[in-house]
Amino acid sequence: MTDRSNPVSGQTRIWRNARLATLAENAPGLGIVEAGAVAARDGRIVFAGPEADMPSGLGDGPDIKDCGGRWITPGLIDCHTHLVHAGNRANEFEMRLAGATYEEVARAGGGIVSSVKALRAASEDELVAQSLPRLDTMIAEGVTTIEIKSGYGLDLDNERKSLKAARRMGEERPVTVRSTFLGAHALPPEAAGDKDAYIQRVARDMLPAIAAAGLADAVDGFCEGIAFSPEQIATVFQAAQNLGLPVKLHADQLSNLGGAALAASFGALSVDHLEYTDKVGAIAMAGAGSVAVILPGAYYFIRETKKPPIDLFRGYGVKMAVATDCNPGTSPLTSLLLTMNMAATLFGMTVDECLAGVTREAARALGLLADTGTLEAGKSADLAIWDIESPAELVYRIGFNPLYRRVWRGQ
Ligand code: DI6
Ligand code: FE
Repeated sequence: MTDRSNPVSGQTRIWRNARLATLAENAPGLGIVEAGAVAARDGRIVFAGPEADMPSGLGDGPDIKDCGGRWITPGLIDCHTHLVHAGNRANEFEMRLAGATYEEVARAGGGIVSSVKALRAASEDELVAQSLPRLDTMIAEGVTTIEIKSGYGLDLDNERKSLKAARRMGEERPVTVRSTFLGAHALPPEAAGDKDAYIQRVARDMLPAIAAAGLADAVDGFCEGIAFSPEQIATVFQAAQNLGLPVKLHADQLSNLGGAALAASFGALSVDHLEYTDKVGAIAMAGAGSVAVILPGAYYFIRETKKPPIDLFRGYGVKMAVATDCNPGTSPLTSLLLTMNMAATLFGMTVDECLAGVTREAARALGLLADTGTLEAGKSADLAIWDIESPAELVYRIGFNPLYRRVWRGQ
């Protein structure tokens, strides 16, 4: 699906006769432009707007594609995934179908720890090989940027292996990868129940080594009864801050421990899950400008009944992104299109909120808004071209992929 024809350096590429959903921040709604065109040079957008307004002389002999009236959106961005993992947990899925809860499975030694065993047993090459088909599925739906977390290694060597595999995904495929260190995801078996000692290792040993190797763009944690307390997460975040790394947090997924407010106090790029977030958390996030990352796949898959407080986020002006949370335990989901449908159907998010959630707001949640997420001059030419009559179709269909072409950095 990726249009791999390679423009000559300096040559302008134009996609004309298109309808645009620019998602530009200062435009109303989706920033729709009828009879639009996008021009790019050297991988950056140089023009996006009405074709009639396109400046002439955008380069000698530009390479022009007629889009036949199709829609162009920004390339999709999945801002929360655990895409790099080994094996699967279909057996636990069956246990849960027989009545066990996610927490019961975790406490019985399954859950995240079973994925830790599988990841430790896999080589970096095996991890890449197992994860690429998942990435390819996402790319086939127009994804041009993806965030990938570690968190199934839980010791320095295996977290490093996982983050290297994540980086390699972006070398093997035409996609932008942001990697996130999630050492504080779960307690590894060898920690023998001592969460504080493990957190010290994460903050004092693992994180500085990962940062020194340049393997992480951000630091994440799991703040939950079955994972780590706000105090323990704060220890990790303090270390991240000292190293100049931005933070984000899995918070309020199964209970409210005050994780959203804690993350906001560290200026988190995003706070993710948020089913149990209350007004205090929403106000703190609004104040910090932290994006709420809504993950309907996990809500659906563990048959959660508490919905994230979308109205509170709207009311306090908290920006909302939507992501797959692709992971083997609670969200074995590799479709951002289906994820948007879930966010709309399960949580009542609007079409505009869903589409902004997988483009502009997802870019914001990754700290990449200056570079991608909207169709605006100066940004990376990351586009998705769709065979649809209206943008709502992208949210409405279930299990249908109308992608016509995907463009990543102008190619
Ligand atoms: N919350 C989740 O939904 C995933 N991680 C997290 O912190 C679950 C990961 C897993 O069960 O493997
Ligand atoms: Fe997650």
